[in-house]
Amino acid sequence: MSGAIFSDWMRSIQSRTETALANALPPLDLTPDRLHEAMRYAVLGGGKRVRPLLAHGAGLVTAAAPDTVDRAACAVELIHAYSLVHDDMPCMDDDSLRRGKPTVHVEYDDATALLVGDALQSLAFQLLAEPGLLPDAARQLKMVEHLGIASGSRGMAGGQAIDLQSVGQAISREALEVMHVHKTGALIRASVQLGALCGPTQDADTLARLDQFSKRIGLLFQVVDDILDCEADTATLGKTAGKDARNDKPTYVTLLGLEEARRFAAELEADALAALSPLDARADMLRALASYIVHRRF
Ligand code: GRG
Repeated sequence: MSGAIFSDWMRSIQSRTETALANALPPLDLTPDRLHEAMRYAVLGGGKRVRPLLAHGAGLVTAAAPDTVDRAACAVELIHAYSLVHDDMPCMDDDSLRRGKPTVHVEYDDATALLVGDALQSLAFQLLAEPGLLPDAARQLKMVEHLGIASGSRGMAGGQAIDLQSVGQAISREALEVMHVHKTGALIRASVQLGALCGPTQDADTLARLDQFSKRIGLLFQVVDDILDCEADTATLGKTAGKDARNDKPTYVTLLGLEEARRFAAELEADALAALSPLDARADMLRALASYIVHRRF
């Protein structure tokens, strides 16, 4: 498949996700209007929309209707946006910029940022719970279950707790992997699971292959994130390659070094593609997404 076909598809998914999110979020003139404005500020007009892209890519494999996948895509993106809002707060990473603009607690205030995250999380589950979203109610309920596990203490929130505990501490490669499998991997896995659940093709082998793919992609996303952060530090601050200055947090680059981290990323990409190898051309967007995740520049 040509790069142009993938780029067009990616743009079309990003665009339809923006529209779906804008429609799903409460309107600005609805009370409490300041909270609703802050929710829209947090979600709209930024981000790569990697999780919605994964949901739609998986939906292609299971022959899902794109309008249905939009719902799954919005749900995972809302959870992601909530996690960024809370992660940026002074009690967590204390960041003042996100997606090129002031973070929610800076633009509004801490209490509003807390409520924005809470409300985005609730909205995500509300979207999945709409009666009749899928013809099979049991399959629809599975989407809710997967997202609950992925975002809670057995997933993203648990990963954030492990991350906070590990700041300033020596950490093994295995422990780093456990942290990332929870913190970022679980929601990436859920993005693929939810997108796949939207379609009628539900054979066990296809679902298992998608799951294997998503687990490798989740880790790959984080390894590449660490490499990009290291390269940005080196370019802008003249830091030594292989160092990562983010809050003294352990990363794949600090643990493995830059070259080994790059080699690990290549290995994860190969594993992800191998999981999809028996699947037909309907998996091509997922294949191209793996490459996009490796070669992205931000
Ligand atoms: C606060 C419960 C709670 C969880 C926070 C996922 C997470 C846990 C925090 C995100 C912090 C962070 C910067 C993690 C590194 C990898 C990552 C998830 C980066 C941001 O995701 P992208 O690159 O962002 O998909 P965009 O802006 O493109 O959506």
